[in-house]
Amino acid sequence: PKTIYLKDYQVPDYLVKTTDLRFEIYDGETIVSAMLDLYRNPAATTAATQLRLHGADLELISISLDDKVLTPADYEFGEESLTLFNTPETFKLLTITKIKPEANTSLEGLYRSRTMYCTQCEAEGFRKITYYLDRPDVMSEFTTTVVADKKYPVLLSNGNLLEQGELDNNRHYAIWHDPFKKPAYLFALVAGDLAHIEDSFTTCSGREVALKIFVEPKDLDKCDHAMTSLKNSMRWDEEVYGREYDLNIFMIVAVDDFNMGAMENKGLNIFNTSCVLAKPETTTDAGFQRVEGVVAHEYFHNWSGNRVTCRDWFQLSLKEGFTVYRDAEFSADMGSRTVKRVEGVTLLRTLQFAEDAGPMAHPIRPESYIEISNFYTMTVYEKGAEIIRMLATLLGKDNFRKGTDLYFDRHDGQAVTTEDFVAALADASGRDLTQFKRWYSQAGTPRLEVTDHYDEDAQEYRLTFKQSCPATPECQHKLPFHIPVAMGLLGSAGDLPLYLKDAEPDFETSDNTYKVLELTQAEQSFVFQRVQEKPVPSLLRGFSAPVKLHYHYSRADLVLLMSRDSDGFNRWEASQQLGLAAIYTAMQHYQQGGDLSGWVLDADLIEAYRSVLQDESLDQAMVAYMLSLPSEAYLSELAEVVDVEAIHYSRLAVRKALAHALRDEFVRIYNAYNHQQAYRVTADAIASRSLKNVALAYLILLNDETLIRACEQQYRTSNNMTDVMAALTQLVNSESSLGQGLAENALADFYQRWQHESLVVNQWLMVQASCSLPNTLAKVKALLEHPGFDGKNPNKIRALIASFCNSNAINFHANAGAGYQFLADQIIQLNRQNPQIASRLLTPLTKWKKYNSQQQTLMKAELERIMAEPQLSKDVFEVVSKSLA
Ligand code: BAL
Ligand code: ZN
Repeated sequence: PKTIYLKDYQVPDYLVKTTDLRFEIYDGETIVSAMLDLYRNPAATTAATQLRLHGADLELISISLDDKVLTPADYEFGEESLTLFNTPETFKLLTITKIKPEANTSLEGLYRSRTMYCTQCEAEGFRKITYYLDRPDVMSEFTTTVVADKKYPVLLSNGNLLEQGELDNNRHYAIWHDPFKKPAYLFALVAGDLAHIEDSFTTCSGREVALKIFVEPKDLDKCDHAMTSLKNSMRWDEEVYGREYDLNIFMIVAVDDFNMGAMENKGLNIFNTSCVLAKPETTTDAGFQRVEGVVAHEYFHNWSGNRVTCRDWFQLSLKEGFTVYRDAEFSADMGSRTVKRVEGVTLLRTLQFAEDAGPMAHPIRPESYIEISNFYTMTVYEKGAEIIRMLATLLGKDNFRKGTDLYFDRHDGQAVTTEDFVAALADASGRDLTQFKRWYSQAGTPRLEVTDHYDEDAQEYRLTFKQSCPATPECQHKLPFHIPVAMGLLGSAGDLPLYLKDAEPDFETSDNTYKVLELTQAEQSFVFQRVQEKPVPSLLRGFSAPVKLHYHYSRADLVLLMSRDSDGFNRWEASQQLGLAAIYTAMQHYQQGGDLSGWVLDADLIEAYRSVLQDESLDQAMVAYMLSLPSEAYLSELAEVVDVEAIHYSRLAVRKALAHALRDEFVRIYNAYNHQQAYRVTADAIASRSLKNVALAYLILLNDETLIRACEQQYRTSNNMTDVMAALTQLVNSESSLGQGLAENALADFYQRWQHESLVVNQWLMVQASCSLPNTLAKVKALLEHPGFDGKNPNKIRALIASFCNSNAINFHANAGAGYQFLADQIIQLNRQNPQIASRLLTPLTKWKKYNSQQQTLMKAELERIMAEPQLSKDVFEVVSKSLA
């Protein structure tokens, strides 16, 4: 397969003024007529008189240029292309093609999901619908006619509805027109027997917008949360970014078979059911929050992505990083800012940092790719959002808003680059962002070494920062990054005032206990004056940059930060550092052959955690997060060589030690919050459930009959899925025979009760696949044959196979490579059926270099087995070949 390079970018030779599509949907096949009004691009760099259109898996029925039917001498088929010869300056091209949505298992282009037809075109799926210039810098005005049998009463496409009517043979049609020029990747079509809920939104200029959410009729009772989230998003984007919605209608359609979370097609967002449907009985709090976040994300794309789009796919983070940042800030405003930040950073530091340290590491603006679908990554999305967050921090609120206003005004209706985005911010703020742009081109997670010195006589405190960045596949030697380090200094009574030597007067912050230091050099010092006691530095407040910070905190320092820091994020971070140190002590003991049963923790550590539980000033959700130890995934990311067993058993031993020491507090908390109330999805209510369930998770480790029965009672009597799943998870993972027996009954009961709710069955699959007890692989294999599993549905594949391989290290890495073999078998099976999903499943195997030599050999052997498969998709080939390189 061919590698595509950013440096080879060329403007298109032709552009498409208007695109008129007609879809005749029949059982088994769909006929697509495409009338394109083409003209030579005045900016074209070549004088070519031929036009190369993209096309894949299409059957060409006819093709005419300005009413002249073309013959095979006039064109040539290539790999995913059709080249027309002797094309004039301007012309109309009519192609008629046949496609087979029912046979399309890749879920790109037009396909069938359960009872409906739907599309997914980003990034390069439109070429599976018709021959086209399927690249984001070709923007066209689309008119779409959908014709189908009346058994599909709902016919949708982008834009506003122009006309609909009846036809012969029980057929009908709808014509949609989208007045906004858009690239083909934002095209969408839906035909199905769908129900919908309807609402409206009045925009800031007083325009009325109809809002509709379409679902299968059985799901009509699960749309309200998405609708509320949509209206909140529309208001927020007006208030925070000055962005008003632009069509008369905004539609969301829920689809059960979907590779991604959702898709921002203009005026017609298509969603994975898992990101739109929610009701308390079937959906956990995390599920509710995900719906809110994804609805907002897709809506925000209407400006950051659709009105201003990407010139080419190397610029993907232009729209994704920015939009993730926007949705994260929205969620922070809707709930708790600190909680949202803790969740975001947790995701970044486990999954993105791991990606940045592995064979698929790439800058947020990659230089090359084989298959662009492989670059919808944690790096492009989550690290991309961190880059935008840093820009917002460096510019300050007002200048950042001026910058985004300028960006939207300057580039409305255009396909642009990340350079254009940064230029708008620089121009609006007057800041020089030249060095900052290295974040776009250099991969890897920078490391910050911080040392300090306190001069008591001079009352001066010096902080010295050294930055470095490990080599990544695209670059061995990195130049220093421009890194904002938000910070404060803590004295024994809390935050100290900051007097930075030689500093410019700081107009941005009136608070003189908080500063943003700007690192631009490999080594840099800052001196604070009038410091009356040796302070404890609170560094990287709010996680102001995506870096790995190293400073030698003592346990006493961390206890002080955990209890006194004015920055909520750093209070949590201190709790994580304490937890890490406790786990490392246990790991050392385990690795030296020691026994971890009856493991105890130092008294001062226990007291530190006890004081968190008793701290009334803390948000309960933060208490829950501060009591949750760093995950196995994070411990693995931090390790040089991952010792799977040592991590698992040491973390478990520390959790058990905490459970024993704080039993009374956990019981008090559990009882205090374990009362049946009407379910609410407010931040407070979510926080209470979260804390109660963290207490339960500790208590169940005590193997106490009364507590296990209390857990089972929670499973049986809760009125919401959050509490039901929390209890079921604890039972399934309980080491006691009582717990196991109750778990078996509960699992059977759960399936019996929820078998008709596909998304709930996914949770049932996930809880079993994630069980850390032995023999889980055998259970997962058995579940592949269960009627609740469907090997064609991405959500089911993620729930069962990906959960086992990504969230169950102790089992995935056990049994002499049986888990690796299982995963490779699944990938080989999916390679042709759904290359995108196959490729995504590969992630755990790509990390083979981080394991011991025996595991390395076994993992590598599976990668080589996949590599030897005939007809490897580009998606899988790219990830496997880069992993083996
Ligand atoms: N654009 C693909 C799905 C999303 O990021 O919104
Ligand atoms: Zn997005």
